[in-house]
Amino acid sequence: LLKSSTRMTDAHERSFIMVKPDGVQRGLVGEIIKRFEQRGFKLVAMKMVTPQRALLEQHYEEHKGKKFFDPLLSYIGSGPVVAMVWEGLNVVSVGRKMLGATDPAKSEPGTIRGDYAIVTGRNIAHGSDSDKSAKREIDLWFRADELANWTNFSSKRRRVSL
Ligand code: IDP
Repeated sequence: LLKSSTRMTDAHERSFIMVKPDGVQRGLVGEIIKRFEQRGFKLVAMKMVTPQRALLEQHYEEHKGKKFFDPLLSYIGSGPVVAMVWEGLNVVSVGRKMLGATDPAKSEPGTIRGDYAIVTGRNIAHGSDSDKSAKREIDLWFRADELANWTNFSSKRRRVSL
């Protein structure tokens, strides 16, 4: 019980968030960063990169064998993406809510996909779906020395409380 309540209030939880090539092409990088910043999350790492196929095969390994796997890898590998690590309380689940459903047609207005996307095959951004995938994805995309160690003094003043 103690352990799970500790986990529930982990202000250092991290999620891997990526603006996909369509998000970059449509000029939505700033908009997506803005939403995470204004929600109160802390940016820990960010880079623009055109991902290699080998990296994407690992990133999307759970979808290997599905019929959208190859088109998905071509789409994500088609141009630069903006890979980020965001940190904060419940950032994995809140980040998923901010993104909306995988299929933008099912995403609520007000979510990133619900505001900017129409089809699953071009859904703007990625967010880790669990703490375990977040750790795996962060390790895959970033070296340890690419993660910034910094204190947000403005958020310290309004410390997270239960
Ligand atoms: P998620 O990105 O919301 O976690 P997943 O089911 O893990 O959703 O799928 C990963 C990505 O694969 C989706 O974001 C989308 O880009 C792509 N994808 C998933 N299902 C389909 C599909 O049926 N057609 C085309 N692309 C798909």
